Amino acid sequence: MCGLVIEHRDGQVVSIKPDRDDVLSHGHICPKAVALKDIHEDADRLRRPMRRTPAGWQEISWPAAFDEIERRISGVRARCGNDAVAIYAGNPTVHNLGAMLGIGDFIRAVRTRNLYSATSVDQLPHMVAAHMMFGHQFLMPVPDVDRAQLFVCIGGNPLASGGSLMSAPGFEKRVEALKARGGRFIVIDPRRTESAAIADEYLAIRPGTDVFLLLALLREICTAGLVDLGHLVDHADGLESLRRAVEGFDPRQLAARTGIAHERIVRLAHEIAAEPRALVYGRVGACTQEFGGLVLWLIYCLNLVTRHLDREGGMMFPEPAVDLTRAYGSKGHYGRFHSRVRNLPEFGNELPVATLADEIHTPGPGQVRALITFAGNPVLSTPNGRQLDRALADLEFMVSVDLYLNETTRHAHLILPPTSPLEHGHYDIALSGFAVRNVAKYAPALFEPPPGALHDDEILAELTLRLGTRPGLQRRKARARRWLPRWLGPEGVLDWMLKTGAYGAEYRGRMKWLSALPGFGGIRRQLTAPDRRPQGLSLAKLSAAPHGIDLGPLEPGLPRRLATADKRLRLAPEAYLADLERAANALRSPPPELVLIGRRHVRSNNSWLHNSQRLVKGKPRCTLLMHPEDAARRGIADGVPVRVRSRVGEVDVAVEITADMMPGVVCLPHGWGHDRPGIRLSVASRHAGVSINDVIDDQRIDALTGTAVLNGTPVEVEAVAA
Ligand SMILES: Nc1nc2c(c(=O)[nH]1)N[C@H]1C(S)=C(S)[C@@H](COP(=O)(O)OP(=O)(O)OC[C@H]3O[C@@H](n4cnc5c(=O)[nH]c(N)nc54)[C@H](O)[C@@H]3O)O[C@H]1N2
Ligand SMILES: Nc1nc2c(c(=O)[nH]1)N[C@H]1C(S)=C(S)[C@@H](COP(=O)(O)OP(=O)(O)OC[C@H]3O[C@@H](n4cnc5c(=O)[nH]c(N)nc54)[C@H](O)[C@@H]3O)O[C@H]1N2
Ligand SMILES: [Mo]
Repeated sequence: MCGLVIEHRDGQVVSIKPDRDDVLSHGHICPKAVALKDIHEDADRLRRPMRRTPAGWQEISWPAAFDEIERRISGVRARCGNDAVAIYAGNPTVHNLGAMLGIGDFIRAVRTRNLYSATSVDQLPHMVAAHMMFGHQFLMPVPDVDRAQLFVCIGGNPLASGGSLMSAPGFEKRVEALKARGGRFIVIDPRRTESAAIADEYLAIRPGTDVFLLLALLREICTAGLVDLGHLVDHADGLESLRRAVEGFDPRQLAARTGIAHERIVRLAHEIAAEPRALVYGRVGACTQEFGGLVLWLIYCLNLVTRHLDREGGMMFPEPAVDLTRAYGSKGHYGRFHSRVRNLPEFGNELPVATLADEIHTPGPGQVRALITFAGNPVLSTPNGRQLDRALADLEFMVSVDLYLNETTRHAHLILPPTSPLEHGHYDIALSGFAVRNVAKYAPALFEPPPGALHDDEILAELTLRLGTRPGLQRRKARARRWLPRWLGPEGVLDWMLKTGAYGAEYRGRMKWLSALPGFGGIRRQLTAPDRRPQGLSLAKLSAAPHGIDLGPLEPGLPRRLATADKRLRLAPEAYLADLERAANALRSPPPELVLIGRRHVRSNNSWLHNSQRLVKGKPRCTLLMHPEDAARRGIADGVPVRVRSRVGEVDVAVEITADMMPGVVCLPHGWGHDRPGIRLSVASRHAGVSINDVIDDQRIDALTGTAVLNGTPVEVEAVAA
């Protein structure tokens, strides 16, 4: 989302610098952007399809690769059925224009119940709450940071991450501006993070206890008579149920569990209620915990009952040029079917990735025998990665669409590499929809791809065609949907979406006839949405504005934007009320003595940027952070190797003693562990580190949403001989 100025000569990148005139990032970039040069030039990056043979990896032609995939997948389906073929789609899928536009048809064509993605190790609780409360899985509010006077950040570290479900490049400057206008920034986290360091106040919270903090805050707001729904008062249902549910808890017992003083929680409730421009934001640390589902629901409720939802300076709904809540598929659904082995609920047709290994290694009808991974590295990024690592080795057939031969793709029989990020155009459909200002920008491909190379969308289109299973009419519809994008390309589809979106008014009238055609549901929804601010937006117009087009500040949009059938907002969906019982039970059981949480670093991105020298240089970052008291009690000195052990595994890693950690909590980054044989990541292998997910327990999931519990894992730590 940051604007870049890339200088290049003769097909080579000379420099990558921030674009001062970018409408959103205003001259900010993070180190990941500079690393684009390294990815583009990386000799380890795959450029031709690869086939694994007993004699090692061999290059293979694209037609031969697709033929083999079609033959092997058909074989598995013929013997074991469609559900024996699983899909895992990783995080970069949503940040790649072609992949984003092509993945849906591919998934529909493969038609399997075994669909997995990074969603269930990330933002699933946000999506479930958005679906249940506002009626659409993508209708999620984001902080109006530039106008807020009180920003409460729970389980996010935007200074390292750049902000998440809050595209806010240069977050630090935005916080400085907030403070300069007399506002306050409060961080609630078990670690005094980079974001906590610039906060007005830091509150240390015991991992996994945010649900109790939020219940205590809501309880105080209810009992002190501070409830105010503002302009949504006549549009929300369930306030009384919510009130009854939170009033049943004992506030002192709740507070005691969090590690935050009862008096401080009470005061915070009053501060939030009293400030007209306040917001409470929760992110990945709030999601990937035992009660992640409840936490995100309660965060949205807290904003709503203090009239901070859909209001200037609060949590607001962006209105992007390409609107995920209109242009894309389903509004979401929950629990329509359950996973075979562990009976976990689907959400939006996806199953929790924490159970992928179970589905591979548990025999019986419906057992997964083949896997297609797309832009994902689940061996390093999902819980009990070692177990998945072993399971992947047992598959009959596996294909990966990926830039690298890494910890996951080494198990593939075929790897299909797409073009580099500088060889295709960019428009971040997903993250534009979560930006703190309505903006649109497009960057065309910088370089011609090498002859014969395929883009992600071309690979997906070919796989969709080869693996499609739909009969008759379904097939014809699928084919129309498939050929149109193929003919238009991602840029052509984007152009349509812009022209038919909220800012493409000029075109809308003329194109309305299209909405009558079958298979154009997304376009139909865009066209029938009310015109907002006519701008005549198109790809041509965007291309002529390389710094992006500013579409204005976020604006209140409820109840108009609500996607529930009755246009009402639901404060107390039954599923959440029922899950509170689980939280009440947890309140009665004793907390573990030592628990593990994760962390991100500004010079890293999940598991896949460690092959860039400029990002891994300096002192090793894959260390276990531990509080001095915890270290002293175990006789552990700074810098020594320690063993971290959990129910599922152990890793050996150097310890870094720091008072930034809360006592009783240790911390490891994720995405490391590049010491496995058979990978082709020469730089990363020299900075291997260990994978936190080798000790994270796949059996610990948020039972409500199926989100993996990546934070708060009970562990033991002891010194080991060097
Ligand atoms: N313990 C712990 N685990 C975590 C997290 C945590 O906080 N703690 N965070 C979780 C989160 S939020 C996420 S999103 C997941 C990420 O989980 P994943 O998406 O599974 O993992 P990534 O490391 O992002 O791997 C991305 C893969 O895509 C490839 N790739 C990159 N760009 C492209 C492209 O344009 N096209 C194609 N075809 N491939 C590409 C890379 O080479 C890499 O193999 O990890 C999760 N795992
Ligand atoms: N540089 C960099 N940027 C990234 C990424 C990256 O890997 N590196 N990943 C990208 C992706 S895919 C995502 S999803 C976003 C994530 O963006 P953020 O959500 O900002 O990610 P984190 O830095 O992991 O912040 C999570 C915070 O939650 C805290 N935490 C852990 N457990 C708990 C708990 O129980 N309660 C509370 N209150 N806090 C807890 C952690 O200490 C940590 O500070 O970042 C994106 N940006
Ligand atoms: Mo993520």
